[in-house]
Amino acid sequence: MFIIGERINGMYKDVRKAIESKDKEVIQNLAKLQVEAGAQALDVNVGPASSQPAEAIKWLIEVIQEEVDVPLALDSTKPEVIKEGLKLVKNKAIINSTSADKERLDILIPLAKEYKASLIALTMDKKGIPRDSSQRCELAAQIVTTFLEAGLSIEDLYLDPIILPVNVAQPQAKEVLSSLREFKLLYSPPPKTIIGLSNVSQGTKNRSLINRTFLVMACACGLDSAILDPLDKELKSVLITAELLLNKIIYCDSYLDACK
Ligand code: THG
Repeated sequence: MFIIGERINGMYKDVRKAIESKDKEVIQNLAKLQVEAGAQALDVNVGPASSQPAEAIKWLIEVIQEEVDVPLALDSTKPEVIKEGLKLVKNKAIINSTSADKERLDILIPLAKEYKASLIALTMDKKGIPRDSSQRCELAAQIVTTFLEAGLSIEDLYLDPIILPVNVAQPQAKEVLSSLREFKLLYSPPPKTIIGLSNVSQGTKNRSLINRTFLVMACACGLDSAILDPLDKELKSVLITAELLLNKIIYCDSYLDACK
């Protein structure tokens, strides 16, 4: 599982405050802790409240790169914010994200190409997020075709079926699991899949329990990558155990220690 740490996101109060007051220690500490906890990349999102998102993402990228040396996923709905960020990223970048809309693909695919970045594509369009897996697959097929026609490699594409909070969109979790299986059939070699795990539990009690249960189910459906909180210890041990049972890591009695 390719783990992308979710914590540097202005949705979190501590991060929002740190961005406002330019407190780089808070950000650098979160970067370091997540990488130590197994994050192989970090999501960087200034949050919906930021008044100057391009300035904010540039500051975040600079302070994160002073502290850790991992790929960064630039998480913004605004292509101009992603573009400003891409100019500063030292390692391979991940663009998070595009939708299936042609006008967004027409901007973000060339950006991925120019900066040799990977691209996360959400299977949604102007009409919103589809209700079932077959409509998600239709959008996924359009995305895969456009991406490959631009001369990019399938290895650089992550398809995201978009998981919604279970308390408001309960039937969607099952559709997302089907999508994860079905996306794999769209091309050979199969496209990679990703989810933003914590969405599933937003606004619920027992957040960690819902997150880790859904993560195991998604793993069994072949999930390749997740944006998640690597500082959640129970989530981490459940993930490692799921990977063990799926024969992705070798068993030993102390496998949890061995995986640390
Ligand atoms: N797909 C892709 N990218 C994504 C998402 C996705 N990026 C953002 C998001 N979804 C994944 N990251 C988060 C980060 C935080 C939370 C949920 C998803 C979250 N935050 C607390 C909340 O809102 O309740 C913050 C509360 C606090 O301040 O402590 O839940 O799906 N490609």
